[in-house]
Amino acid sequence: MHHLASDAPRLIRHYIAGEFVGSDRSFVKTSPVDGRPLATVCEAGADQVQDAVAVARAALNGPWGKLKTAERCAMLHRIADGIERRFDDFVAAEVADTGRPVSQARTLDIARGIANFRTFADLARTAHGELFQTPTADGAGALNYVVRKPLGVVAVISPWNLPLLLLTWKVAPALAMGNTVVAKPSEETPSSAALLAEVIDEAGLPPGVFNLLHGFGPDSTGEFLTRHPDLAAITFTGESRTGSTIMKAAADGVKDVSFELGGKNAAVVFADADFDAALDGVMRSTFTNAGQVCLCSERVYVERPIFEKFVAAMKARTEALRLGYPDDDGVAMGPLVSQGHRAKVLSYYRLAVEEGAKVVTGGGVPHFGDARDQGAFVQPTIWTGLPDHARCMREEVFGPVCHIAPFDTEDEAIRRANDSDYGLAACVWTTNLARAHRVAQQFHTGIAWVNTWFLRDLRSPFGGAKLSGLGREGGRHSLDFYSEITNICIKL
Ligand code: NAD
Ligand code: 6OD
Repeated sequence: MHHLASDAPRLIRHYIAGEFVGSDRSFVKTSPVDGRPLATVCEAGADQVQDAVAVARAALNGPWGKLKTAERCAMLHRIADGIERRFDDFVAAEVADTGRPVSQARTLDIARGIANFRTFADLARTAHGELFQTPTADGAGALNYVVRKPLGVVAVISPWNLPLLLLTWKVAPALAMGNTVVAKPSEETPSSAALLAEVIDEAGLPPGVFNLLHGFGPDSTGEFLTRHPDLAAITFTGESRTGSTIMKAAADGVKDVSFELGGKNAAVVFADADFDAALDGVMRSTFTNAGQVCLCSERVYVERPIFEKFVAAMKARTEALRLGYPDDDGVAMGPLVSQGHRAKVLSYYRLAVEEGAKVVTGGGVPHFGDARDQGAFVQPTIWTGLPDHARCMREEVFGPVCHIAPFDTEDEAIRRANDSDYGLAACVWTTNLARAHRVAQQFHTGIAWVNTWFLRDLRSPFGGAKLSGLGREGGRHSLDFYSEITNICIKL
């Protein structure tokens, strides 16, 4: 028996003004592993969005607004301590909602939730401002320096693929800089966010500083929230199309926006690469989280002399990936997040064949002969033979799949890697140092990795070019986005 969450469906409520509250409307969240109901989730209507924004606004002028930065940051560390204390509950919540391997939830998702709070607490506490001595005609000079103030109420809208990681990546710096927050996690993954509200409650944040609303996007909680006139900023991670819709909603009030959007990322493997390291790296960058990471490599370009060997090795490694229950020994991949997302991924599996792909491995649905057949599993898949203009080469699939193509020259590899409407991340695998710099600097992406993938330093800028996003978060970029910067000029 695989028990990772209670068998009794729970009621997941909102957190508004320091209280857990329900709604008239609700929906059922089911398990992507076997389809069983997991929880009834309340759906916030326009009136509850109104309440949450109003209390968040009022909280700016309450005790929260009077705290010193160091006191706020101590509260953020208390939130991190709270997640650590309930680590296993968070792991169970994330695993139940997503079906991902327990090992991933432990080492990536929940560990990063803690790190996000600690990192931004420390960065905000130690942040220093700019100061310029400015010459003036009378010779006395002037002093320009910068102070940061909270923006106001920040709306945080997050996706389902790395639920706690991506929610806290925005909530932590927003709170660290003294804002108040109304957050809406994805309807697919309400559970870890609900636990976060409990932890924040226990950490003693004043009521109204952090508010959590559950619900859908269009014609529901997400849209009501992003259209609210009293927000100071909207920070969003999700699909590029949704980002565009939210940007239109934000335009009327000229709200600040920060967007982390989709990707169609390339990995370029040169013949001089450490073959085994590149193979390990591309396996990880293709199949981590069943390909449901915005940074995953869906387009792999391999230099021709090693192309056949690389494809054969990827095929063997992919066929050895163990699909299964989250707590199975050695499980490498769980299901996709939902039946709806599986239908989308499978539609690309069919389209690839229509577009002329050779299916090297996978391309369908695994058969288990047990309850998992009611889940949202798909086979990990490799394609070759698609032209660069194929839709499967240009649109984000967001599943466990990559296309592998040969290339002949460095210039060709760079050109084809950059031939995308997206520009989130790219990887280059090579042992030639000069080439590593040359290629990485020419990628039209917000992030370029050399001989690695998804290696993060939370102080470094993170975000995408082109359709992949707007702005950068991470380190001082987050501190800048989540604060109103005033320049003070003093004539001496
Ligand atoms: P999504 O855009 O469907 O939903 C994201 C969130 O937005 C959810 O909470 C959803 O309810 C809400 N939403 C949807 N429509 C809305 C609307 N009209 N108004 C307000 N809110 C709305 O994305 P998803 O399917 O949850 O996530 C997968 C996508 O996210 C992929 O495209 C992936 O590449 C992208 N992503 C990007 C990054 C990054 O850092 N660049 C990180 C993770 C995921
Ligand atoms: O590591 C991060 O900070 C981050 N924002 C990762 C995004 C992953 C996308 O799925």
